[in-house]
Amino acid sequence: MFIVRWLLGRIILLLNAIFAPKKRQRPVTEQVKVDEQTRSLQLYQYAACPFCVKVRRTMRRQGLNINLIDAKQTEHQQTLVEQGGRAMVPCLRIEEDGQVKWMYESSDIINYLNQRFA
Ligand SMILES: N[C@@H](CCC(=O)N[C@@H](CS)C(=O)NCC(=O)O)C(=O)O
Repeated sequence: MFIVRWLLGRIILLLNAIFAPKKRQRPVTEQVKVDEQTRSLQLYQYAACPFCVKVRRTMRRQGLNINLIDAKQTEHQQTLVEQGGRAMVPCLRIEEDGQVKWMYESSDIINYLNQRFA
């Protein structure tokens, strides 16, 4: 079972690399502003999780440099569970006005990013 999951993961990563969406290009000054905004975001994720790949593809389409956190690492997994409430990825950590929100569900994250940065 582990081998099958591992293989599927590699296939997903390969297809994602082959069919990578075009990265959005902005004028430098505009990208600097967007980078400032995305500094308050972190994506807890697994490299080969199909739902995480979906979110990362949206990030690329929107030209968003969001910090990726490997939730397989024990310390990050612990933070995700303790503060986010669930051991599920993808999860977007959003820091706004001193408040932290943990957004689960890839489709919610994608909608949020598309609405905020489109
Ligand atoms: N409906 C969720 C599904 C996410 C999901 O199933 N993620 C898997 C990884 S691919 C997960 O975190 N499973 C729990 C675990 O591995 O501990 C979404 O669209 O984000």
